Amino acid sequence: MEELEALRADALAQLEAVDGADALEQWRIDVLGTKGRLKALTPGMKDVPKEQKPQAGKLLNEVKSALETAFADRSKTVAASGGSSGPAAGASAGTTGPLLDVTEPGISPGLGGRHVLTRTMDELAEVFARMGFSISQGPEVEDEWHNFVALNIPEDHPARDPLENFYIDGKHLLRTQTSTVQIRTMENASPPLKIISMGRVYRPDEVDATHSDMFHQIEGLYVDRNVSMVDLKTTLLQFAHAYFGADAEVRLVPSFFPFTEPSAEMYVRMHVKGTLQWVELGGCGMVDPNVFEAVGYDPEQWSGFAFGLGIERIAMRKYGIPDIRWFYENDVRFLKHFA
Ligand code: FA5
Repeated sequence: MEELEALRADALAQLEAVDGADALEQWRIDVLGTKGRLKALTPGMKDVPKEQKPQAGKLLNEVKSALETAFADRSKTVAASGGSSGPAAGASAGTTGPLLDVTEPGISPGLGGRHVLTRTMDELAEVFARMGFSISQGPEVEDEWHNFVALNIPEDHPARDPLENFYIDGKHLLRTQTSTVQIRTMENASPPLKIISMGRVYRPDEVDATHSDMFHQIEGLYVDRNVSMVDLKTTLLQFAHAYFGADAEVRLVPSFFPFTEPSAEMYVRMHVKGTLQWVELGGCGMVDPNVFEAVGYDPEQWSGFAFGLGIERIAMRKYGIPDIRWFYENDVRFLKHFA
């Protein structure tokens, strides 16, 4: 019985000093294991005088249970402090179970989202698809024919000044407008046709809150017999209603573009920061007969309208984005807000 008491005191003191899961496991083997110190005292029970046996048996059980409880408690504190060799060490410590709880919710992998410009383009494609427009595409590096000549922009026009464009060589430049796709589409297809085209355009404009030197446009082109300004305004009105809401209004203000006649600027009246405002979104007009001739369409037979709108400007209005530069900075807070 004295030996049992000595084992209890000694083992508990050692347990207190145990450092880490490996040492704890070693303590368990030494003290409670099948060849451990407690087990080693059991054979001695048969030498205990008969009258003391019940007392000795009771003490043996008491010491065993005290050591097991102390071990379980110590395991919890070792687990909480991380142990020394990770979950496996805790798992082998026995009574406390594994440190890795597989039923805990995991860390979900971060999912990407569409950029707000991509989302806007998807929305625009859907609105115009419902009106019967299909999608056409063209290259960002263009020749002078598609960016200027076929669009009725003559050699001496200020828009062709090298300072107004990103020329790559004497004959090629980054396109300044998606109107180039009007030409490419008409060169490759016979009328009637009804297309939109969206993509990047480049201009050496000074960058500020509403201007960028790279931005996106959406181009629309409808060619058929007897197309009129009424078709143009109706289409733009339907777009404005579908995209900005049923109370949006459209106003066409006379303007000039070499490739349309007559030409207009498109304004939409919509809610901006709680007040109704007229907002300019882009240009439009009836396709100039010279453009039809450049692509081999007979202007006596065919007529059409075209429009070109700034996609950033549309998205800024739709989502209340005050600065165009935010689209390109890839600030995670901005990206997450719209994801
Ligand atoms: C044009 O680019 C014509 N191609 C539009 C057109 C197409 C007219 C078909 C007639 C028929 P403009 O240069 O105005 O037009 O540009 C159209 C729109 O692009 C502008 O209203 C504006 O919304 C956007 N935009 C123009 N410059 C910038 C810029 N630096 N940064 C951001 N958006 C711009």
